[in-house]
Amino acid sequence: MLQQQSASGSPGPHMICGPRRLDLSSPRVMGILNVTPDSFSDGGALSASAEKGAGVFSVSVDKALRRAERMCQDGACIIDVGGESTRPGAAAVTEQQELDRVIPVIEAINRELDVIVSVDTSAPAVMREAALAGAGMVNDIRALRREGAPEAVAATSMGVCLMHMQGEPGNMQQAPAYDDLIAEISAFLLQRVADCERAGITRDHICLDPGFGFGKTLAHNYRLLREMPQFLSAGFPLLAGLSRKSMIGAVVNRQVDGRLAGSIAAAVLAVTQGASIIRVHDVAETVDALGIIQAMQSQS
Ligand code: 7PJ
Repeated sequence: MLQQQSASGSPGPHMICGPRRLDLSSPRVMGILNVTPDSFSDGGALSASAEKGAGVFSVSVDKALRRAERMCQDGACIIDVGGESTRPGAAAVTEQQELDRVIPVIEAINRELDVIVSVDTSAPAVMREAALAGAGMVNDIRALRREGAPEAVAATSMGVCLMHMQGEPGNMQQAPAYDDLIAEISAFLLQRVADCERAGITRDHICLDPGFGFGKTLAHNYRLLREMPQFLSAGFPLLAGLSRKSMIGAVVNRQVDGRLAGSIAAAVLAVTQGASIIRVHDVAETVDALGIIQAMQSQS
């Protein structure tokens, strides 16, 4: 099939992620790879050994790499590597801890797999090191609000996901409140875009995310999903992260490991509502589900 060309002759919807161009003419899946101490079933060998530089460390890097490889085989186009837990009440990590956790994993994935690596961080130093290790994208839940973050990204050719969050992970769910949910989130995101452009990041490197679950009530979250098309008018690709979140759990009344069907439904809806990138834990199932949307749209 011919690649659709826009009037200017530039290629169709896409995002620049370092040396790679992420084609967004159909929805893409970003697989979540947490490298926090509590994220591996072996009870945190990664962090315990990272500080000591012990041999166990490489075992965990290998484990992370195998998980990334599986997600690629399952159809993920981006692997999102994160070393800071954003759960309310999670312990703060130092920059050094974050570097120790994510850099070896990013290097390994970049060496072994043909995929865009995203680094889930708010720390400018981690962004810079991640770029050197081969990351093509920064996924920042704080939307590059830390001092020096826009400049750190601008100094590389990495793409960036700017996400909305009201408050900080420690307090964001205490009393989320908005006068006008959509207008406030839009204004925030456009302000962040302006800051990024001032620092030298070009528009084709940016995607936006309304930040499901980040300083939002259940009603806010579902309203965001319903009104997501409004964010498209800014002209940026949209990323949505709904996988296993409490907005799913509240509806299906299940713990995290029982939220797959609800998460798939949410992913399908998000794409129907205009999202181009879906951030998920369950890559294979989500890719299958999104394939059905594609089939409906493309079969004559
Ligand atoms: C998101 C994220 C999200 C982006 C997390 C979780 C919480 N990054 N990081 N969007 N959520 N861009 O996965 O449940 O929704 S951490």
